[in-house]
Amino acid sequence: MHERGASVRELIAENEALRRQLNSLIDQAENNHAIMMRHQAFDLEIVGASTFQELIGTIFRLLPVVSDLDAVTLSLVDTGADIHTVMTNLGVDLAAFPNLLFHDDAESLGFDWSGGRPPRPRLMPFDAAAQRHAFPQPGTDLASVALVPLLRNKRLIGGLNLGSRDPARFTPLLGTDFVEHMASIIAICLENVISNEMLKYIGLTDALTGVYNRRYMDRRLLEEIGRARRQAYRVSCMYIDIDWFKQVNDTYGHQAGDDVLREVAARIKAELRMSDALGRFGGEEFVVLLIDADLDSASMVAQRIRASVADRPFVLPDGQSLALSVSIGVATLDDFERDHAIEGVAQQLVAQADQALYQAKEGGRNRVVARS
Ligand code: GH3
Ligand code: MG
Ligand code: MG
Repeated sequence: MHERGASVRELIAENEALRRQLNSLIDQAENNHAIMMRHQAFDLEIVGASTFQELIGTIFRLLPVVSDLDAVTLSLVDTGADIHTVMTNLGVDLAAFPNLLFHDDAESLGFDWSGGRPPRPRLMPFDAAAQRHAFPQPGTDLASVALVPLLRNKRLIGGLNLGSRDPARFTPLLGTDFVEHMASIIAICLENVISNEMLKYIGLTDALTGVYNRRYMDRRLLEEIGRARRQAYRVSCMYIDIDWFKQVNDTYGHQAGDDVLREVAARIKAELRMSDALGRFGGEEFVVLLIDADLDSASMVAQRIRASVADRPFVLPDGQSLALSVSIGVATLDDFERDHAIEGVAQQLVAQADQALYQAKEGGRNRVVARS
């Protein structure tokens, strides 16, 4: 009798212990499920990002929350600064992403390629000096980090750097499946948006000078005229042509001619506002669209451009220097053209600037003519 009572108590105790174990497993499973759902939502969010800015913004906004991290930075391998240049030219405000780090070469990310195998994630204690490339301004007291390679087709395109104040969060003995999965999705998304933005950029710009191409300017002109009508401000147009440019090619060679074209584009751009648009219309001709500028202020800008070309000689890579000038025609959109179709108005605006340019050439070159 006594013995039976003891074994019943044992059974009850065992039962309670099992119950506690089960509850804790259920809690853990629910917790894991919640984490997985958060990460799935994160994956969906970044896969849906259609621009570089949107993707980077989403990663920095969501990843620290979703993965409970105290620091997240992203290193990009950007040889020759192509990505940096294109994003800047497309209007991405890179200063808004201090945790986006550009590296000129893949080596400076510090991954181990020994045996020719793609590198693995490195989970380890935080070391401010050794990990400066990944956390230039740690800010918080990090204790452990994961430096995860971003790979596409066995090529290192960057690194995802995760930091935690918890020293046990990332240790060399932990499994890396999870961070590798996250890095592979981020790598695909990054490669995808970067190549899309590059294609967009190539389609909009002139390969020689980096300013907009004609196709872009034609489209922009329609947009700006439409907006100027709605918001009642002036749009002016400049047609710029280099004087005696054929002689530059004939005397110094076509390569020197190309260098001069690039320098002229840079000097024009330096005189413009961010809201203005500069395009190469082919050959040695440039068109500028000035937003919210009447004929007088557009003419003043044109005079500045003319002077910036004529006042300083152009120095060729071999040290020779040459004097150059441009002629500029300026025209402004008139109020009374409101009733006409935008396409016709746009064509007319450029044609008027072109006619003014012709007069500037006739008048002796190195001058500005404004058509009112
Ligand atoms: P004007 O003062 O009347 O404008 O004289 P110009 O010699 O500048 O005029 P023209 O239009 O006759 O010559 C333009 C030259 O620009 C002809 C061509 O050799 C040159 N050119 C056009 N595209 C390029 C280019 O991409 N690179 C170089 N190097 N030259 C170009
Ligand atoms: Mg010409
Ligand atoms: Mg010319």
